[in-house]
This record gives sequence, C-alpha cells and structure tokens, in this order.
Amino acid sequence: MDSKILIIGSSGQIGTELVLRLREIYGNENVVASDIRKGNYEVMESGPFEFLDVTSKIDIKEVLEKHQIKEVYLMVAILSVIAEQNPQKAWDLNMNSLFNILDLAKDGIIEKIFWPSSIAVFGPDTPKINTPQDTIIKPSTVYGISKLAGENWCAYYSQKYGVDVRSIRYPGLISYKTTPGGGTTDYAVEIFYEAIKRKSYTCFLEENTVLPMMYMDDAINATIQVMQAERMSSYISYNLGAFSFSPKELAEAIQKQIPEFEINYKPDSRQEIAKTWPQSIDDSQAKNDWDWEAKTDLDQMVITMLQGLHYRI
Ligand code: AKB
Repeated sequence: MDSKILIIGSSGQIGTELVLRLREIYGNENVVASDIRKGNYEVMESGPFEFLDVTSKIDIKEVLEKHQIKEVYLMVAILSVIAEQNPQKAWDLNMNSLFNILDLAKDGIIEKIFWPSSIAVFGPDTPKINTPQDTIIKPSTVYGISKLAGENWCAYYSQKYGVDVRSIRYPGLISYKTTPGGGTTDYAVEIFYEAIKRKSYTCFLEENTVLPMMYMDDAINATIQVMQAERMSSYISYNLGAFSFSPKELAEAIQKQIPEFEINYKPDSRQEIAKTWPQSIDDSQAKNDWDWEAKTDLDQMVITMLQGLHYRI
C-alpha cells in the first residue's frame, strides 16, 4: 500500500470493528486508529493509534502527514438522542468535523473520504415502507438535520472541487464488540445484554415500532465496498437495507434462544424520534452500483449476538 488509512472515531461502535477489518485487509501498520478516547484492547494493541480531536484541523493535518495518510473514514457523530438534548453541540461537532475533512481533501491532502449518513435524514412526511433513495427528505430531529446538511455539503464539495467522498445512510446497527451510545436504535443492542443478565428488558420504544436494522458485519462490508466501488452514481449517500423488526418481533426472535426472556414497554421521548423514521429501505441503487447484498438475517443476528456477548458479560 502506497498510502495509509485513518479512521477518526475508532473507539466508537462502527469505528472499532472497521479498524479491525481494515487492518485484516490492508495490514495492521497501514491502518491508523484515532479518537479522543482510548479504544478497546484489540484496536489499541493491533496497530497504530493517535489521540485526535476532530475539531482541530491542524491536529488532523499533523496526523495525516506523520503517517502519510490519503484515505479517511470519519466515523465521529453525536447521535439522535444526545443531539436532541444538546442541539448546538451536536451541530458543531457533526458539521465542523466534516468541514475539516472536506477542506483537507479540497486542498489535496486527502484523496478519498468515507462519511456516514443515516436513515435519520428521513422525516415524518417520507414514505415509510421501502423508502426510496430520492424522496421527501425533511428530517425533524437535530441529528437528521445535521446528516442531511452533511449529505448536501459532500455533494457540493464533490461537484465543485472534485472531492472523492463516499457515503451510506446506515440503518440501526447491531453489534457486540462495542456498545452504541445515544441513538434511538440502541434498544436493539441493550436488549441482548439484559436478556443474558436478567432475562427481561424494559423497552423505551412501543412494541410495534418497526425500524430498519443491520448486523455490524454487513455494515462494515458495505462501508468497505462503497470505498472500493469503481462504478458509482454521481455523488449520493446510498440507502442501505438488511432487515426490519419491531421490539416485539426482536423479543420473539430472542425467545427462540432464551424461552424465559420477557419484554415490557415504557416508551419515552425516543419513541417520538423513532416514529418519524422509515420502516424499511429500498437499497436497489447500492445493489445496482456496487452489488450490495446483506448476508445476515434476523435469526442469525440474534444467535451471533447471544454467543458473542455470552463471553463478554
Ligand atoms: C441513531 O439511532 O441515532 C443511530 C442512527 C439510526 O443513525 N443509530
């Protein structure tokens, strides 16, 4: 490899697994992890790590130059729930981090960027079933507004300055190596911890709230695939789907493995966010452009989560 890869936000839910997979593909020394906090043992021990504050363009530039990095995965964001509690902070972090990276690419220092968007760009007026790539996009959350603005800025830098930026609208992501933080879809991870520890879970969403979800392995595959894709539509943030379920359906899938597991419902303000998001996603453009296909279904995901967490908690 002539140049190296930087993951910013490598201690987060996606960043952790992305670093490990990229290191498998490109070699440990070629993938630099960075975050403002330490990562898990596997990330810290398997290759280079830099403490990095993404709001400082000078610090990012220094790390890029030190390691001769040309490709950046910017995995930093304040998610939907925390963003509602602190709109200004979420806007500042979500947007300034993106501008720093886009500007470094515009200046020719970075050659290729991955930036994550989310199903949160969609809002209450968006068709909920099989939500198309191009549709009514009027988010009603702080996080969704920042993601939609980010998508538009990526398109602007791509068209105006030729910046190569790739993006995906992630659904809720389910994984066991690192916990998510501050998202509306987090219940779908929390439920597994409680199923193992207490055999019961009180859900903060209503029982029939269906949301699009995906197992982390598929999300990581998609992320790497879109970065490697040769045939792309002009800049878009790709819709991506795998499976959809409600808390009740997830609980039923867990009960197949742990029959005594019980679920209760105590919806809170997160329900208000969830009800504005799609239930299922039309990802035919990702399928056409770079052969995207999810591999893990709901039952497989449940088995993998229970086995994976069994040894961790
Ligand atoms: C959240 O719930 O905020 C995130 C997302 C769907 O982007 N997981």
